Amino acid sequence: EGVGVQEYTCIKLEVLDWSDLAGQTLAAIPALAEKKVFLVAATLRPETMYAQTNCFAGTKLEYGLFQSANTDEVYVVTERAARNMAFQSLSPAGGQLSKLGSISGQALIGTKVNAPLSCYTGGVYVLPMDNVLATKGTGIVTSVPSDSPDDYAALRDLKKKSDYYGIQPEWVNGFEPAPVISTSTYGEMIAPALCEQMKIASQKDRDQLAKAKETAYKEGFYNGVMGVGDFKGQSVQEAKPKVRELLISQGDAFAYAE
Ligand code: A2H
Repeated sequence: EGVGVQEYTCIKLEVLDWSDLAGQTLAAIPALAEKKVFLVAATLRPETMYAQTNCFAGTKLEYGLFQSANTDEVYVVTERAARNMAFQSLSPAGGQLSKLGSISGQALIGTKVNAPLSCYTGGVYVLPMDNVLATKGTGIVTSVPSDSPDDYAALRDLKKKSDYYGIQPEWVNGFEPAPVISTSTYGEMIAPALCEQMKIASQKDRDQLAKAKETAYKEGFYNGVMGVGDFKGQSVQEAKPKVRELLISQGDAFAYAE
């Protein structure tokens, strides 16, 4: 952990269809029925949201359903994140929040959510990832396999071994990495290119993935150009704050720091 503050963008992924298990768990909370519920993912790369293919939760993590103080919306995040949000006036949960219930990460798997700006406009699925930390962000990670080596490696594992991971093939089939940013060295699929070049076999290859993540992040930030979306043709450095503002102004995101 560094001493600096990370300025995240929290992306609001509206629940379209609960998984069977989540549906059963949440039937006991009648207050949820009329409310919009969002899985909230913390990202440092808002400019990549055009290429979201899925969302990740940690199967061993516990999540709370928190009613926002300032809106009628409900957010699914870890207890720790909810507490942090309550201290941040910019967050919709700022000031106070009430906990309506809780749900395990395992139960969230297979839930269909809307990913704002994503080219997959019909919704994307919540999938398991080994390496979701309880101590960072909201415990929900939105997945951009074109630009994040961690996301690419995890999604590829799920596609190869859907039985082993207990997921249905239709939750991953057809959700391919989509181009969003290009760099002169790595083209428009930097994460798959690095995973190939560095012979990263799976999401368990932690050391190599850490190196790939560092390279992808720097390359994208300093040399990346937007290939799609509202700021197509602009550099990533230029577009990053603009996409963030766009998402926030549309009500699809909010600022969060920790
Ligand atoms: B990033 P930092 Cl395209 N556990 O978003 C594990 N990883 C988490 C997490 C958690 N609890 N919460 C957030 N993250 C991920 C996009 C992205 C991200 C791209 C490329 C790189 C990248 C799409 N996933 O992160 O330790 C989130 O994934 C690499 C730095 O605070 C978040 O941004 O620096 C990033 O890690 C925050 O990591």
